[in-house]
Amino acid sequence: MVIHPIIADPVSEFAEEVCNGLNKPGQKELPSKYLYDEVGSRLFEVICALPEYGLTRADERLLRKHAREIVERVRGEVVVAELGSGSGKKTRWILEALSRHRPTSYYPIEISATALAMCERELADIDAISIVGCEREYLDGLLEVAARRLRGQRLLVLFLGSTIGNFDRPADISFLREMRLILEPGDALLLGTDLEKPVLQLIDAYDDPLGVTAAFNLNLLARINRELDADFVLERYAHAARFNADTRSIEMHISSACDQMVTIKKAGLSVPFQKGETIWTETSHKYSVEEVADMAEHAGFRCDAQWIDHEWPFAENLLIAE
Ligand code: AVI
Repeated sequence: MVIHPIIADPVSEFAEEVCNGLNKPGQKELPSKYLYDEVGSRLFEVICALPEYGLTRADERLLRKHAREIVERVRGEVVVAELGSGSGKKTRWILEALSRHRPTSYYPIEISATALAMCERELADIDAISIVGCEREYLDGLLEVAARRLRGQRLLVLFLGSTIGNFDRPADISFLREMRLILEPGDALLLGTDLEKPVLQLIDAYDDPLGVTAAFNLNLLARINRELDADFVLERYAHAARFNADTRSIEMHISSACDQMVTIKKAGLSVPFQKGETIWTETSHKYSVEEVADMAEHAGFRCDAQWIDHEWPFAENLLIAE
């Protein structure tokens, strides 16, 4: 019988996942969610402003341009839930368009209390919107919002910024399916997806000349040093961004510059690294427009409309639960 320990605190959960990832036979891995501690979240905000990384600006352009049309497609009284609201900046366009016609409740769902507070401050001036922050994991938070809605209210879920692309394939479809199970027919999901583009453009976006993405990636090792009492010497590692043509994804790796040994005290672990060996830290899938519609259908949604940015290929997809 396999006995799984009950994980009581976030440090031991982090230690356990680091231990599993670095002990993996073959390719070493670390979960990308750990890139976002306070330093990582701030670095990510800077990435979003880099000229080479057009994703966030494309997402925002589409929402600014089409917010009205998007909300008009979702009829009746609407409750908005956003998975991973971040600062809430992009959401403003949708909430302003909605609040022109009807009072609306907005539930940002975030595991970071700091991000929730930022988002509440950013959007507090929009009249006719009541904001209730929900400090939970995505699906737990969504379950809670769904349970609170009143009869006849529709849910509009926002999952922006192509965060869906950071799930492994086919975990993205499973996630959409789980989300669909929480929703009722007629509820809507606005899903942002980054689209395929030339490989060199992608490499520049994920390995920018200023080195912000490199710092974002290497901060994961620094975080392990800080929180798990490890002795990674950061100068002996390098950031690498690779395009995987089979999966049509950009992968971020951390590559070891020499043969070396690392000790992570709070994980009770010593790990050898060979020169050139990498830790895989993130996948960012690039979709085709048809693929998104297909994926939606497999998860129990109908693709109602898609808006595409041609400056930086990106799609906003309005999916309706069937
Ligand atoms: C959050 N996510 C959609 C970003 C992406 O593009 O996959 C994370 C990121 N990683 C490096 N740069 C940006």
